[in-house]
Amino acid sequence: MRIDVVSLFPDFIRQSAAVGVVGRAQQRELLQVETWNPRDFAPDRHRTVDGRPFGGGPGMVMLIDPLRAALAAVRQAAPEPVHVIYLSPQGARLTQKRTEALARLPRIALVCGRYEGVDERLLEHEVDEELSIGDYVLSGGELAAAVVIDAVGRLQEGALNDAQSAQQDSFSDGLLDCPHYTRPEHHDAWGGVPEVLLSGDHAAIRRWRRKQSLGRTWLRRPDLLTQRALDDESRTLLDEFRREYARPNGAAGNDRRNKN
Ligand code: 9WO
Repeated sequence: MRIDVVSLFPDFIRQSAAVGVVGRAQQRELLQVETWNPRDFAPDRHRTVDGRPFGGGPGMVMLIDPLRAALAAVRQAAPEPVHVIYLSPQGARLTQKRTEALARLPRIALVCGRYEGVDERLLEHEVDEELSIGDYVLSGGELAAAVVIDAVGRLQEGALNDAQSAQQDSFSDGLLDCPHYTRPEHHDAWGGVPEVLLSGDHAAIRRWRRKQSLGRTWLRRPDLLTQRALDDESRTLLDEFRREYARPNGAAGNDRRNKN
């Protein structure tokens, strides 16, 4: 997959996509990230990319033509059609489901606004989709673009190692992750880890993790549970979790109660 990013801060985009799983995906040529600076497409001596807003008011708005020329170069740079995305708080919320669909496209382009945003006519004529990563205002679209690149890049076939891919399965069914523990088995200040994880009973461990995932989702993000039907095993496990949560007793169910 190829991702082209139009941004006044191309170094930030390149550096954020150079690390970790996504950096490795680029090295393995599973993902190609290219940047385009609208300033390089400004025709004037001062390389102007912004103008004062019609109607007055504070701040500046990104000019149509440098962005339009940058997007023309993006479209010409490879033969596949490009799905063009503008990152802004006015967009539809990015979800894992949307991320999975984007990850299947051969090409996307991410347009990063600065200042007060871009001329609306650019959005009407060049942008296919407006996406938000959450209900807060940033100082530009670059951090949001980095989020999209990370979320989409790690889904490219071969980007994750086996452990990460297996983990992905239990994640992409719409539940929150279960708690994780590592050594020491008994911490001097904070005590031990749930007994079942030391039992070697893999079926019991799998059930415990699934139950924790369901329970935490019920406690912290009940909206995620009402969106999906649970199978028989899941409903049983969640019922168990609820009972133990309502009447905590001993080691079962109430460990780490304040955190869960
Ligand atoms: C500023 C602003 C102030 C008050 C009420 C609403 C507002 N919206 C904006 C705004 O969109 N500012 C911009 C800064 C213009 C375009 C790029 N910027 C941006 C993108 N800020 N935050 C994002 C963003 C993108 C994706 N997901 C979350 C936030």
